[in-house]
Amino acid sequence: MTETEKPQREILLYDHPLSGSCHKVRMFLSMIGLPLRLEFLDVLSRANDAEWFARLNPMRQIPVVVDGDTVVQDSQAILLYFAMHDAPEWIDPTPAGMAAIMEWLSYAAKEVSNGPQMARLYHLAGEDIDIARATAMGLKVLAHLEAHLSSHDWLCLSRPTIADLAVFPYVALAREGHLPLDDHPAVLAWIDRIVALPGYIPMRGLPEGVMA
Ligand SMILES: N[C@@H](CCC(=O)N[C@@H](CS)C(=O)NCC(=O)O)C(=O)O
Repeated sequence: MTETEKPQREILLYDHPLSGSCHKVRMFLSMIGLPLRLEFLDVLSRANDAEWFARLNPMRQIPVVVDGDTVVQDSQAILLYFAMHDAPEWIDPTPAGMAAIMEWLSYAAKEVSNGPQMARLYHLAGEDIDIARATAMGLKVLAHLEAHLSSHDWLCLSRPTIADLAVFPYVALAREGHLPLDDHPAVLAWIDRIVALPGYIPMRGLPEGVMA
């Protein structure tokens, strides 16, 4: 089979336009130049409760990606999958470098999710969330990032990695969770650096980006 006869790779993302978790995937695939077909799944109307979707992801959450025979769920896992498969410059070949990236992927899955993500979900969708707890964690995340980014351009390894993309959306959307993002200049400067990366794409609530 020649190059031109090869079937076109089709990557499918079960997606919601307001989901910051899905945005990590939309943004990364745009940055590494991979085409993505979006399949809208209305999680706000609980379309994710459907049995067909539970067979794809027993956690019944988006994002889920289908790449040929491979199904990957969870935004952090998806970033890692495409970095290993297509764009290793976004991860690191050394154990210490990968550990540094993983520290931030875990931070995205716990602190950022319990803080800015949950605060935004409360104010956006009125979900049953302990808003005092989410706000406290959100403030802690912003303070921690502000301290770290005051002396670092990127979260780790002195260059953009999937760590930055995993943490970015819900931090940059913090205003929608009524968190004081504008009081954190080092975080705002890091957001600007991500927005300036080639292939950056916005979503509702995020900066439009730099025109080419
Ligand atoms: N671990 C997941 C969490 C993703 C997540 O919170 N997904 C939300 C949309 S942003 C969802 O599917 N919510 C529906 C539900 O949990 O029932 C990830 O980072 O991918």
